[in-house]
Amino acid sequence: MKIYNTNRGLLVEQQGRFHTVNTGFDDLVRSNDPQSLAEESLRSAPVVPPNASEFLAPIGSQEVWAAGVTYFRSRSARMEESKDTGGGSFYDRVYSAVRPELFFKATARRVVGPGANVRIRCDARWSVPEPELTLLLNPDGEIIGYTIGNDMSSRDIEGENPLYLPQAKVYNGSCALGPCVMLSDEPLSKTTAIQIQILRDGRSAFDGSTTLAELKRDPKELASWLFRDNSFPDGAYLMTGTGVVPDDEFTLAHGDLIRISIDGIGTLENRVA
Ligand code: DO4
Ligand code: MG
Repeated sequence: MKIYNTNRGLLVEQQGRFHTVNTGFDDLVRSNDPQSLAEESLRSAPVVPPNASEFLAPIGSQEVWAAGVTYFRSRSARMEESKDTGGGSFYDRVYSAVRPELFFKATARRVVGPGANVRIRCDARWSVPEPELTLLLNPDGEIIGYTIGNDMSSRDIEGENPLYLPQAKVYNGSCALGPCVMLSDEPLSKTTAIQIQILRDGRSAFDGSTTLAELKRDPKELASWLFRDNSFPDGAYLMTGTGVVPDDEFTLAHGDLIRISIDGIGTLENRVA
């Protein structure tokens, strides 16, 4: 079951029909049984399907956190970008360490939804999108759904010094989420594909894909690390890391269109402002 946040409130979609969910996003996340809550809404008459301009990011008061270096590709790309500044071994070590890398990514205010613009930092020269399966966690740290996330990153800033990570990762328009939350407490299949396409002037500038088989860490385990001695009364989002990093010659440009698709969830599309 898919939940969309729109300027008409929450809508649940089933078989192409949309129904109003009579609760706010925070209440849904805090609910003991979000799936039953959404299912009840299916009993009401369908409403006019939302048009593209009505969709909002599926977020209320949740903080967005992110896991890093959870795919071999991310480890290698980051070791390369920081090799001249001595940061490389950090990435190698965290890839195989018991404790994962977790970092704060965004407040709701910095998150954009489907169709809205993501941003490149004004002082960055080398920027990429990071297509990531993103977990929606309830206040007990349990996975209640999945969405698509784009962890926009300034590679030159992070590469200069790993201590610059918060600046490389957290800025206005640095995170996109959507288009919906697929409510489910079941693990996703390892064959689930994550695909990204970047279009520049209508032509492909980069295409890449991975699957959850390449994700080194178990999503439930990542969630349990996030909730270790840390409470989230409104739940939280946790991005699970990128398995796709373009070659080093590639940097995003203003006007690029970023399309990220994950099997079973949909496609998140954002233009670079
Ligand atoms: O280690 C820095 C960030 C890693 C990250 O964002 C990722 O692997 O997706
Ligand atoms: Mg990332």
